[in-house]
Amino acid sequence: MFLQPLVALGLAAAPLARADALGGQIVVAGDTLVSAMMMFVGRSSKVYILDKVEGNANQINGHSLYASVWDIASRTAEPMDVQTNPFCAAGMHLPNGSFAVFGGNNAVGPGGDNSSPGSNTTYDPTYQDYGGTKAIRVIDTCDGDINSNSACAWYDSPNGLQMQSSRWYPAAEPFGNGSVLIIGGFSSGGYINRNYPNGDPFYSGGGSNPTYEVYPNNGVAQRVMNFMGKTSGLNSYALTYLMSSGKFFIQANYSTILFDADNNIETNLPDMPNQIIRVYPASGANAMLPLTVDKNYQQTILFCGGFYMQDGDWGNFDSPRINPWEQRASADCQRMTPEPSDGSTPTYVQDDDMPNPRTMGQFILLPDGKMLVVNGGRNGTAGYGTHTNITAVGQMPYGESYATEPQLQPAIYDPSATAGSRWSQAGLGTSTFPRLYHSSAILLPDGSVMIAGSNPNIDVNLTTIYPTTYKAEYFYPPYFNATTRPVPSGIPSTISYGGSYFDITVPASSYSGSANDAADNTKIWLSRPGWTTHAMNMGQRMLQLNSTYSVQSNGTIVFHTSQAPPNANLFQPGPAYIWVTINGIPSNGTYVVVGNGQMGTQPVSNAAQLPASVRVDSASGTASGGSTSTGSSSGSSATSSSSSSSHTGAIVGGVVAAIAAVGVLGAVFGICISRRRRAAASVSQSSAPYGMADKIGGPRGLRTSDSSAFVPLQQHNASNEYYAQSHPGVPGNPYYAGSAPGSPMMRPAQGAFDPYEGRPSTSSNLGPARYHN
Ligand SMILES: [Cu+2]
Repeated sequence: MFLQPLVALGLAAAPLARADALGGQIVVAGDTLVSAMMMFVGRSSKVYILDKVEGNANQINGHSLYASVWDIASRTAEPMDVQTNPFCAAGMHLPNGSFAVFGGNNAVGPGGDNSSPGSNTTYDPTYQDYGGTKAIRVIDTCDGDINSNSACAWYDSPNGLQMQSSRWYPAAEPFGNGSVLIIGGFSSGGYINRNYPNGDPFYSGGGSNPTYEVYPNNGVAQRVMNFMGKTSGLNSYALTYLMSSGKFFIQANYSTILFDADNNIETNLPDMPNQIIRVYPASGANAMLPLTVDKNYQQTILFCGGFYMQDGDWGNFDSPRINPWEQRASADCQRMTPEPSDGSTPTYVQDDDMPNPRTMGQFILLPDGKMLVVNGGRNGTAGYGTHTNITAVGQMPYGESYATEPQLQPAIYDPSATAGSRWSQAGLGTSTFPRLYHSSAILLPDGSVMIAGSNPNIDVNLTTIYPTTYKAEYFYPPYFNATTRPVPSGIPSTISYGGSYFDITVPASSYSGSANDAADNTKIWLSRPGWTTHAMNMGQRMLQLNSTYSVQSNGTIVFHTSQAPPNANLFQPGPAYIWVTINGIPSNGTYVVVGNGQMGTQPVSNAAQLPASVRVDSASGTASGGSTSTGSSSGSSATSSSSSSSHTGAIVGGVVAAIAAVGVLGAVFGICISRRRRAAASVSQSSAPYGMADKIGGPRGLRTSDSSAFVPLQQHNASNEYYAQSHPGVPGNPYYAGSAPGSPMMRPAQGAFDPYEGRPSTSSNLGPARYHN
């Protein structure tokens, strides 16, 4: 336990644990009115919720409710009206902060189909819903009183804005210009989107959609994707991430590609090891790791859990050929860096197993740089039905659920920890409610996580073993044990790609202990919670903004903070939150819009160089008892024993991370730099170097960023234009924009719906009043 001698260096006594400490707890928050199959945070105070059309006893305008808006502070929901059935849609933010929702299911009535009198796929008279398979719904999110302001209503019209074809369970991911790539999906429903034997892998007799298209419609016809045929049956909600080059990393079935959407060119990457399925309905947790300065914003995708079965056992549209609930899900985790900056061949890398097997777990990127996995079950898969191929109607042991053994306790993954020690469940509570199929979770602007939904049932069922669930909970990550959290000021409302830095001021009351140490152990994060459904948070992404600091003698710390790196593919334009995280304790998130708020190529400029850091040895914080340090342990008893020492722990962690990243040599250099900086107790701006990289061989050797896990971050890492200029046209260079302007998919929208210019003229009078013609 080599931490112990360093822990002893702590300056202040360990505070007593707070009797009311929230860290790790999951508390019941309230009733969402609809079952939260889909959720996203709009601006600062609201969560927007969508459900499938079903026999919800709550009504609006004479029909069953299937949308609501949740007020985060008051923990209450209000009904909202939507016209078309968004059942298993995709969703994505837009550059101006709006959100769009793509596709869904046909109109349905009782029983989830069209068997009631007068019902058809375009309209059901009982539930009064319209078909939503091609629908595009848009909402300009609002704070304040939603229902008294028509500008805050959903745009959703059964014969209004539409995709080119029907998509149920499509994938969505933005380009760097804010347009949204929409991929695949079912054309009509079922367990998986294929027949078996699979004689028509692309179209499955009309049940699956192998094409992709772009929103807003730019006049380019949808195109067939070869990957959809190759992965037939296990490719709905394909796991899709935009890479720095402008290509999309896509994983489905057990195949993996890089996809040039402009030119419809696929580059094969290795198969998923052991053929573990991560897409729906295996539904493994997946996320892009937080993009950090010390990793030069290298993009790595993490997959955890899911389900393995023989290909034939996945069955077909009707049902699986086995009983999924009788088999364990996977605990396996794999990482992939699709575009390695060193030009090496991408490969899957075995990661630490989760503490437990989990299907339908989902990752939430927390503002301390760690990753929560929450929800799901130990056995089975997503999806539901009245039967399987080997279990008859009426014999299903868990109602209509294909999964069981809910995993009520979350787990936290630390991407910067050494292999073998990345997972922890220490100190984490349990959910009151099973969160199986059609559950959801999303990060809130106070750093807590809203958990809601679960409904593995065809229609509303409040009495079955895994019922339709309306109760939401809040999970409080371990940093909620802190008695004080940073209160930054000066965060701008918009963030550009490159350009002038800005200053964020943190008062001495925001932290305790040495100001220099607090400044050294601060990260400034830009994060996007995403749009959640089906154990995914579409669009979720987190990026560290480069920063240096000036400590003032009164303990105030001013962080000189870079804009986003000058490549919109790293963090697409749109809504996000900025967090100042000191010693692992984040501030609240401040809402910002990244980019110029417009669809189209984003303005990019060189990143301004940051001033050198200024230290003041005598300065310290005034928060009581080392309170800003308690949460850095993520509930680990090893380091929570002394809160005041956690900056030391963080330094050790940084050293460990540096060893992991660049090997012992890098760590030794890092220590040398650290000592040198500490020796220079008070560095004047004029004498300080702009970048340590110059001193140690420059970016081609050991990059500054490799040792910056605990060294004040300098602009002379790759967010400097220097790197781009010295690595022109290198796809692995995150400042290389690979998508040529003017290529087909990137053409601007042509007279189609433009969310910033107006509304479609084809909107019927069935939508909210503001869209009536
Ligand atoms: Cu679904």
